[in-house]
Amino acid sequence: MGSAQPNRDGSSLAADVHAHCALALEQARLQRQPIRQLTADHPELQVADAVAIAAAGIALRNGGAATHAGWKLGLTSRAKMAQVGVFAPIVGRLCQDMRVDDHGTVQRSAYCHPRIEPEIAFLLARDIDPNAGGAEILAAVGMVLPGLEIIDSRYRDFRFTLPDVIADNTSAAGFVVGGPGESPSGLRARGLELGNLGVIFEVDGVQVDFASTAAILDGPAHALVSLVRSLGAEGQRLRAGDLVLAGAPVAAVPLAGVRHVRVMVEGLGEASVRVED
Ligand code: OOG
Ligand code: MG
Repeated sequence: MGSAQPNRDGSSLAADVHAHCALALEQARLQRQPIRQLTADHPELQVADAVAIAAAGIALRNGGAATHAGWKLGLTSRAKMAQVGVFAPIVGRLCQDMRVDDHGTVQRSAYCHPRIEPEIAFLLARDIDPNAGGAEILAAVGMVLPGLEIIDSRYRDFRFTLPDVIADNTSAAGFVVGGPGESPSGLRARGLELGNLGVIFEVDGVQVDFASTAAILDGPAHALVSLVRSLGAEGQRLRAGDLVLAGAPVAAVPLAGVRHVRVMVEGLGEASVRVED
């Protein structure tokens, strides 16, 4: 055990190996050529290595020009965990260049093998202290919004282990924020519960899945609290203006052959995109 984690932070690989892995993933993304899992070449790769590789990847992204848009949680529902065979929530970063307009168009050829999934998004009105209580954290949310996420593994066959997917920035590739949305207090005033809103996922006009937001880590608010804590453990915090995706409540759908995708969330409205080859 000790020999697999020689570094004090729990990582086992050197910084130059992290940089090399980050570059391989960035090239895979830019060339739309999925690669072998990093853990196939580095079986000793730990979650701490993966976090360092993901951070190095963001620093490299688009030649260092990527700007922060927020954070995403992944694998926060049983349906998502079962789909990819990884059974732990993960955290990734959202960049401004990943944004796709609501009612906009997604170009499938811009990705390796993209999938799409419904999301609940939080837009933060205030910075959040890593030790803030649950009520305080929810009070920092300006708006809760319906969203879609485009995920695209940079690994072959969309297959990965937990450290692989963390190193690959949790397959983050694109996000859509719809509307009109609602504030947490507005939801309460309307007698709606953030932790139990109906989510309808529609592909080419056909409802392919339905869930309650209760499927997300005991509710999206709980997911947000767990993000605040895990970022806090890494010396990071959520800030005003950050967008946060809570993680899909249902399995993702491959974009191949799809023309239109829509999510409708009870009390929040809807988000949609067209898909082109
Ligand atoms: C990992 C990303 C998971 C979610 O909402 O669960 C995710 C993947 O499925 O490739 O974004
Ligand atoms: Mg997601």
